[in-house]
Amino acid sequence: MPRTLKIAAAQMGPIHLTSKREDTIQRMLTLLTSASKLGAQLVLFPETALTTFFPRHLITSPEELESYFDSASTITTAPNTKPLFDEAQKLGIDISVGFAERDTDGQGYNTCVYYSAKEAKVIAKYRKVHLPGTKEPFENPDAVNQLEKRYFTPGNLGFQAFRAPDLVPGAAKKGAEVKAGTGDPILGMMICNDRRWAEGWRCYGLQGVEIVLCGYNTAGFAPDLWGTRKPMTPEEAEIDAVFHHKLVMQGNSYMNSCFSVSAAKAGMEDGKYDLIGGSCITTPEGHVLAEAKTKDDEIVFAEIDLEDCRQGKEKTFDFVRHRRIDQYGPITTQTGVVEPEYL
Ligand code: CDT
Repeated sequence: MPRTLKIAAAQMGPIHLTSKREDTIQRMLTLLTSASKLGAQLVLFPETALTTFFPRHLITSPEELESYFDSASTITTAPNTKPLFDEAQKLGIDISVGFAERDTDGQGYNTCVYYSAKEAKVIAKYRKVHLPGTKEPFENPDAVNQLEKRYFTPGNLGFQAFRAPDLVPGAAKKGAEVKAGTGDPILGMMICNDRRWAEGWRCYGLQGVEIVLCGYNTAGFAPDLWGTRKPMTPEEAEIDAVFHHKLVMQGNSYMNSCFSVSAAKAGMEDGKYDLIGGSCITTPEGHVLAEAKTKDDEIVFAEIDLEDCRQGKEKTFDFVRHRRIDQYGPITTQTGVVEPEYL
C-alpha cells in the first residue's frame, strides 16, 4: 500500500553577521508559504538557520557570542523564533530547524529540532556529533576557519530515530499489530559534517529509518580545512564539494534504504565566505529526485512513497539476514587508524 508524503528542503541563501533575526525569520516564513503552496507536509531548514555560520569567526565578546545562541526549551515560544513555529502549525507543516543551542548547564551544541504541527510541539532533538575544524584559528590570516570545536560540545543524544505522527493517511498506530513499513514515517536527523560518517547513518538504518534530514553549511573553497594536496581554483573546489555532498547523501541513502533531504545555507556570507548549494532529495536507490538550481532561498520539493524503502530493506540490505556483527568489532572499539604490521 502506498505511503505517500510531500517533503521539501528549504534552502536558504546567505545570512550575514549584520543580518537581523526578524528578517531571517521573515525569509523562513516566505519559504514556508512557498512550500505550503506545493502541498509540503514536512520542511527541512539548514544547520544554524537562524544566524550566519558564526563558527568561522573568532568571537571574543561573550555578549556577541551569546547573541548567536538560542535555548531549545524556549525555541517555540521565544519572541524571536515563535512566529516560525506558529506559522508551521497554522499551515499544518512539520519543520526541522537547526540552531546553536545554549543548554541550561552552559554547554553549547549545534542542534536541530523536529516540530510536529499536529502535536504542536517539538517531538525530537538532535545534537551534532561530528564537529569539524579546529579549536584555534589557523595561522594563515586568509584561511576559512571552522571553530565548531571551540563553541560547541559534541552531541550527546546519539542517533535516535523517531516517528512523526499524522503525515501518512492510514498509517498503523501504536498498539496495533504493526508490520514493518506500515506505520507512521520513521525519521532521523543529522547535521552537516555528520552526513560524511557512515556510522550515524547505520545507527539510523538499524532503526528502520525511512527519511534522514540533514541541514548544512559547507564551504565551497577552504583549502586549510579540506587539504591542499591537489591545488584547485575556488570554482573547481566548489564543484568537488557539491560532488562529495551528493555522493554521501546518495550513497548512504542507498546503503540504508531510505530517502534523504538535505538543506543548505548557501551563497556568499559576509561578502567573503562562499557556501555550496546542492540541497537535494535522494531516494532509497540512491538517485537524486530533486535538487536546488540556485544558491538563494529556494524550495526543493518532491512527493515520495515510503513503500520505495521496502525493496532495499527486504532484499539487498535486509540487515537481519545479511549483517555479520561478529566481524565489525573495530567500528565501536577503535577510534583512529591502526595499520597492519609489515610483512
Ligand atoms: N558545517 C559543517 O559541518 N561543515 C563541514 C565542513 C567541513 S570542514 C573539513 C562539512 O562537512 O560540510
